[in-house]
Formats: sequence, structure tokens, C-alpha cells
Amino acid sequence: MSTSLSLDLFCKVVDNFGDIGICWRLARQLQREHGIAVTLWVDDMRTFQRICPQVDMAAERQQVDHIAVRHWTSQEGEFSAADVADIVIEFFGCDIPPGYIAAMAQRPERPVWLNLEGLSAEEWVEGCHSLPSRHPRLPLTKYFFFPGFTEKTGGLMYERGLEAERLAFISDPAAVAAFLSSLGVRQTEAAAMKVSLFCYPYAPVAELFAAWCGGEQPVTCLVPEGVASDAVAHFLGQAAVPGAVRSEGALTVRVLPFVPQQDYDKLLWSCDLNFVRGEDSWVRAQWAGKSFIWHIYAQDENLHHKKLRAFLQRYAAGGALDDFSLCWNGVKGGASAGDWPALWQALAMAMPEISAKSSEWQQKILANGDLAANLTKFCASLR
Ligand code: TRH
Repeated sequence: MSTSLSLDLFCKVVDNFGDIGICWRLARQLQREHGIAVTLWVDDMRTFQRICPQVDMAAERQQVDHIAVRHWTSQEGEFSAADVADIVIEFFGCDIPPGYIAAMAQRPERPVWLNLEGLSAEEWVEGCHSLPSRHPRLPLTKYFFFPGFTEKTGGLMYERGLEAERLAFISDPAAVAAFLSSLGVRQTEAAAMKVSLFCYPYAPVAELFAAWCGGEQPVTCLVPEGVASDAVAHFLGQAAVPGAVRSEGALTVRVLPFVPQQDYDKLLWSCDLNFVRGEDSWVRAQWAGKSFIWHIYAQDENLHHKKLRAFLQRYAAGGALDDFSLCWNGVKGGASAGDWPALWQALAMAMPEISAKSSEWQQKILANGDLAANLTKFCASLR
């Protein structure tokens, strides 16, 4: 694809970090690896700033890491055909301004228009990936682009240098120690089994903490600020602010600052087990080569249970991970349902085997190429 292409990526932040997390990652990869001039339109600068501290929350327009960032403040506004990029992506069905859509139809060479969807391991995704949808009135067609785990989907985001960067980091114990120390983690805490915790507030964190407290294995649980705050504060006996720490039995819980997105990978690489959630952290955990437990975003009518089972079936890591994951997500069942000490013991025993299989899984999901490359190829095929 030519280096002169422009791309407008529209992101509405719902109530979490994932939407901007995914769009920010994609924007940078499209710019770095494909030479595309990306403009990221984002409505919530505060959330953006949490994952990317360089962002100036007050700026209407700014340049961050070679990406033009625009604060998307309203659906109003006049746009001309010259304002429209070669490729237009709306993330997760966010409504782009009607004036912009009208301008898209005025552009002599129509832009390629994609709706980038959320990730699911379910089979129906293959049938919907790349489907066109004609605009009811204007001469425009929008295409649905689905990330996914098979060759009939758009694949997953994976930057070119990621594995080399991970290997360099984990093979340098001093770098790992310095990173953990920069987050306030003490050496004694780092010597225990290290677990990062990122989940929704309704995860059974208190039950898991109790199992860890009473277990044989020393565990250090590292929790970024704002995650499961009530359960963490309850365990700590104080507010869950960065630096807060408490040990009981075999468990130490430490609150970390919420790290910039680029450091979040390092946190995953530094730990032995990662609890992740939503979409972006879940995908990053799959590249981290460690065992992970996914907390899925809850949906009405327990639709997310189906999605969770679809993933566990594809991932095929076996009984202990499945049992733990189902219970962590409130899907009851299995002999150990609710018995957190038993669930934990089984998972801890299975972890070396689960981690050992991770590179096999990575090869499988990468066989289809990465999402940014697939997306640019798809756009080229439509131009
Ligand atoms: O924030 P999330 O719950 O986002 C979710 C999903 O995107 C989901 O699909 C969507 O429907 C829902 O929001 C509304 O979890 P996710 O996707 O893992 O995104 C978190 C981002 O935050 C990710 O880019 C990693 C980043 N992060 C940091 O940068 N620093 C941190 O300390 C932590 C814990 C996360």
C-alpha cells in the first residue's frame, strides 16, 4: 500500500479503556508499519490520557507519537470532500458525524469505509467478517471488519517487533527487576509468584484473595489503581491508592499506579499469571507467553457466557483453566464450583503446562497475519 494514504479513525470511549486502547494501538501500528497518515478522533481525552500520559487533555488538535489526535466533541460540523481521508474507520459502530458522512459521498474517489468490530471467538464471526452494507441513501458502502482467531477473520493486533522486545526484556533479569522496582514492588514481593490483576468490579476477588491467603504458595498480587477497588480496599483495610500494600498469610496485595499502555505489556511479561479483561489486555496476555485468566465484559442474557465458552474451546488448555475461568466469570458448574482453594490449587499445578503451550497457540493465531496488515490488504482490495 502506498505511503501517502490517509486514514481517519473514530473512537467513542464507552466506559472503559478498551476502546481507546485498541484504537490507539491500531493507529500507531498503521502509521509505523504501513506508513499511513492516521488521524485519531476521540471523544474522551481523560481516558485517553490514562493510557497515554503524553496526551494534552485540553488540546483540540495535537500530534502524539506521529498520530494526529483530534478531540471529537460533537456530531455537528461542516465537512468538505477534502476533509475526508482515503480510509475511514469507525470503531465498534460509533456514529461518525453526519456531516462527515455526507462529505464522504462527495469525495471524487470514495473512501474505503470500515466498521471495526469487537473480538469474539464464536464461529458466526467468520460469516460476518468483510460483509458490505450499503448506505440507505448515499452512494457509500461500509464493510464490517472483525478481528478473530481464524483465517476467515481479520486476525489480532500484533506489532512487528513485539516478540523480540518481549524476549529481550524477559532474558534480562535486571531490566525486569528495575521495571518492578519502578512500580514500587519490593524484592521480597518479586520473589513470590507474581500475579497481575485486571478485572471488572464484579469478579470474585475477595474469594480468590482468601484462597491465596490460606495457600502454601506465596503470591504477590499486583493491582493497578482503580481495578476491583472495593475488594482490594477491603483486603488492605485502606483506600486502594498506588503504593498501598498489605500481607496476610501467603498473600501480599500491592496497588500499582495505572501504567501507560506501553508499560502494561512489561507488567504482563514480568508476572507468572495475568488476570486480564475485555479485549485489548486479553489479546496482550496471549502474546505474553504466560498463563492468563480472562474476565469477559458482561452482557445481557449472559451472552458473554457463550463467548467465553467459545474461546475456551478454541484455546483448549484443559480442565483446570476452564474450571477456573468459568467460575471467575460466574458461570457455575464442575465439581470445584465455588471452591476457590481447590480451583486455585488445580490452576497453579497446570500453569507450567499452560504457559509451555502458549507459543503453539501464538503460531496458530498468527498464521493468518496480523490485524493491521490484514486491514490494509483488505482496504487495498477495495480501492
Ligand atoms: O477497559 P476494558 O474493560 O475495555 C473493554 C473492552 O474493550 C470491551 O471489548 C468493550 O466492550 C468494553 O471495554 C466497553 O479492557 P481492555 O479491552 O483490556 O482495555 C484496557 C486497556 O487499558 C488496554 O489497552 C490496556 C490498558 N491498560 C493500561 O494501559 N494500563 C494499565 O495499568 C491497565 C490495567 C490497562
